[in-house]
Amino acid sequence: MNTEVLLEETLIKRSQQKKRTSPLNYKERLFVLTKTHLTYYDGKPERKFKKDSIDVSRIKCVEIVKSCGVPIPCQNKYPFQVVHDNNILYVFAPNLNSRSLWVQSLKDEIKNNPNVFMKYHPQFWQDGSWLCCRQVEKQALGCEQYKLFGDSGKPLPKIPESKRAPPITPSPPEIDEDEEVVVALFDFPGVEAHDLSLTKGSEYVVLEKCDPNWYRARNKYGEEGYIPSNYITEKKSGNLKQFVWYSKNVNRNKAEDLLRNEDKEGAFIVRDSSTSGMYTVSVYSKSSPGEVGAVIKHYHIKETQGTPTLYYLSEKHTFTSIPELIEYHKHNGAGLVTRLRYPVGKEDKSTPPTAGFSYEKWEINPSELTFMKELGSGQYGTVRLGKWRARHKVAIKNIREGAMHEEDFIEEAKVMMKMSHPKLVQLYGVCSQMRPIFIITEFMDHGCLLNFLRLRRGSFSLGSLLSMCLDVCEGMEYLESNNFIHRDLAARNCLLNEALVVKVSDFGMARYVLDDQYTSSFGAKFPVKWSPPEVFHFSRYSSKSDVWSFGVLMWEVFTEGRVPFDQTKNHEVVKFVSEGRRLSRPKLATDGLYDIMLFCWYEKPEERPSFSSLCMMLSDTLEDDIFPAV
Ligand code: 4IP
Ligand code: ZN
Repeated sequence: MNTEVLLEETLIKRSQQKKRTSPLNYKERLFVLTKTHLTYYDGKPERKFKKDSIDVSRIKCVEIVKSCGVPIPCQNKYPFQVVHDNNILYVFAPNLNSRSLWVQSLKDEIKNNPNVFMKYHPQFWQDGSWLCCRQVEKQALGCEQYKLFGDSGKPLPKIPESKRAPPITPSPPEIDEDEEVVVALFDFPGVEAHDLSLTKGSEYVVLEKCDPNWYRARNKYGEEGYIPSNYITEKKSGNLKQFVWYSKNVNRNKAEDLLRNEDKEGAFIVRDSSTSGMYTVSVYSKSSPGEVGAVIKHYHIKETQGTPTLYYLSEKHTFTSIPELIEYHKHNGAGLVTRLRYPVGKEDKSTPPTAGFSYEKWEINPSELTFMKELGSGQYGTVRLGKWRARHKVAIKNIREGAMHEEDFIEEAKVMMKMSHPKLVQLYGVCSQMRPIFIITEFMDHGCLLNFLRLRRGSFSLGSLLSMCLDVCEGMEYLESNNFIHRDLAARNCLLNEALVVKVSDFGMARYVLDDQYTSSFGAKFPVKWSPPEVFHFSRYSSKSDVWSFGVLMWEVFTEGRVPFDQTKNHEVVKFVSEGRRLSRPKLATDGLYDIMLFCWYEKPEERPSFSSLCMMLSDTLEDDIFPAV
C-alpha cells in the first residue's frame, strides 16, 4: 500500500449521518490524504486517533459546494464535498487556497475511478432535500454536469488591469478571487425590475446560482439582478462556446445542411462528437482532387495520451489547446481537404427561450398579450399565435372550460416551467386569474412533426429523419434525467421551429385531461398504439414507458407519418402486442435502426434502453458512413 502522505491538514467535517438518526454536528479532524485513502483523525499529528478512512477508489465525486448564502455553522467557510459509496462527506476548509488544494489533489487521485459521476449536486443536502434542485431523495441523480477536469476548485485568475473596463462612477466593484466570470452569448433585455439586462459579449460576475435556470449576477457598473443561465457561458480558456466556429447542439446531419447552405470553399464547423467523446471538425470543399462535386469531410480531433494532453487532426501537428489547433489549420491545410477558411456561425442564431420570462414569474397578465392568427385546435381548446409585451412571439393555448384539471395543472406549471432544454418546447407561464385559463409557450413556426412528415413525404434524406429522432431523444433524455414522465410521446406532440429543430411538447399534460375517452385505457382516444403493455394493462407509467412510445415515434418518422397499426382497433392492438408481436420495419429504416425500435419495445420495461443510451445509439448511427456525406 502506498502510504506516502500527499496532503495533511486540520479541517472541519460535518457528520455524514449514515443513519437517519445520526446527529448533525461539525467536528475538527486531522485529514490525511494518501494515494489510496482519505483518513480523518481526532487529535494532533503527534497524537492522533483514527476515526474513519475512505477508500479513494470508491470516491465518485469531489467538488466545492456552492453555499449560495446558506449560513455555515462552523468557523471554516469554504466547503467541499467527497461523495463515496452512498455517503456524502462535507469538509470545510479555512480558506480558498486550502480548499482548492484539497479539491484538485483529490480530483487527481480519483480520475481513473470507475464510478465518477456525470452529474452532481452543487449545493448542500440539508433538512431532507437538495438545496440546488429541491429533490427530496438523497441518492437522486445530480442536477448539474460534473466536470472532473474542470478547474472549478481553482480560484479564477485576477483580471489584468489593462483588460478591465475603464472606470465608471461609482467605481466598479473588485472581482473577488472566488467569483465566477461569465460572458453573455445573447442579449437579454430584462423584463422585470429584479432582472439584470445582458449585452452579448459583455462580462458578468455570477453571485448566486439558486435556480438552475436563473442566476443572480452583477455587471461592470455594480448593478445586480437575475439573468437566464442559458444565455451565458464561463469565461475560461478551455470553453469553446466562446468561439463562433463552435456549435454544441449540431449533429452530423445538421452540420452538413449548414455547410451545404453556405456553399463556400473551406466553410467549417466544430461540433461535439458522440463517437469519440471529443470534437469533430466538419469541412466543406467545393472541388477537391479525385472527387466529383462538393464534399464534406468530418475529422475527429484526437488527443495524445501523455501529459500535458495535446490535440491534433494530423499526428504531425499537435497543439496544447483546440483553439490553437483551429488557428493553425485556418492557415494550413496540412492533410485536410482544404484549410479552414470560413467559420459557419451558431446553429441557432436566434435567441433561445428562457425558462419563463423572468425569475419566478409564472403568472402572465393577459392584458400584455396580443392575439394573432389561430394555429389550430387540440385536446384542450384552441391555440393562437400571439405576442407578449408586443415583442415576444408566443403560442397561446386557450383552455376550454371543463377540458382539464385546471387547479392541479396551475400548481404543476411551476415545475414544468423549470424544465428548460433546447429540445423541449418551453412553457413560459399561465394566465390563471381568469377563466378560461391560458397557457403560454414558445412558438414553433413549422407546427407539429406528424403533419410536417406527411406534407413533405418523399423529400427527406435518411440523415434528416434520423436527426429528427435524435432531437426528440435529447429532449426526452433531459426529462428522464429530471425524473419527469411525458406520458403521451408521439409525433403529433412534437413541434418544429424555424431552424427545423424538433422539440418535445405537452410533456406531463396528459395527467390533467378531463376526458374519459382519453384518460381511460379503454377509451377510444387513449393512445394505445403508443403504449407498452404495462400501461394499457396496469397504467404503470415510467421513463421506460416513454421509451416504448419513442420507438413508435421512430416508426412514425421512418414511415414519414403513417398511422401505426392503421385499420386496427384498439382492443386488437392490445391483443397483438400482448402476444409479443410488433410493428414491422418501415421501408426507409435500416436493420440497425429497426433493431433500436425493437429494443424500445421489449416487453419488460427494465430491459428497454434508457434515453441516454438511445441518444448514443442514434448519434453513432448518424455518424456512421451509411449516411454518407455528399
Ligand atoms: C458522530 O457524532 C460523529 O460526528 C462522527 O464523526 C460521525 O461519523 C457520526 O455519524 C456521528 O454520529 P457523535 O460524535 O455525536 O457521536 P467522527 O467519526 O468524525 O467523530 P462520520 O460517518 O461522519 O465519520 P454517523 O452517521 O456515521 O454515525
Ligand atoms: Zn441538485
